[in-house]
Amino acid sequence: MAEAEETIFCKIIRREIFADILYQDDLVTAFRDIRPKAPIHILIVTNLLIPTVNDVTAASEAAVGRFFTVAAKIAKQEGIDENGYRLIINCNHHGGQEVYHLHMHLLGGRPLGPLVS
Ligand code: DGP
Repeated sequence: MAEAEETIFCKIIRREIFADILYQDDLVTAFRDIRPKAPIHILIVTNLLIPTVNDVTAASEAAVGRFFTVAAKIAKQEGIDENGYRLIINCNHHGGQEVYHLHMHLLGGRPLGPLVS
């Protein structure tokens, strides 16, 4: 993987710019999305800059696995675990990826309907 370009999420992780951070550990950081698409919309991002799912390797499996334990923990905290929620990872242009820093969307707080219309 070529040297990846610094992203806005790198600055959030280092707390150089503000975000409503809900959780941070050695592998991932979770914060509220600035343009929420649902009453609860949280991003869980890898602390190390991995641009897309295409760049995931065995070395990043721990961080990617952590996405799910943190999603479940936050869903419970936010009170949406029982009704349910949606987890999305966008990859590249056709996937609708805007920020090239691996992240998972956690969306909930209302019925989300079918994934693709
Ligand atoms: P994606 O399309 O999967 O790359 O989603 C990127 C998301 O990141 C999008 O829902 C908006 C969010 N976002 C972009 N810039 C910022 C920011 O500066 N702060 C926060 N909290 N969210 C951001």
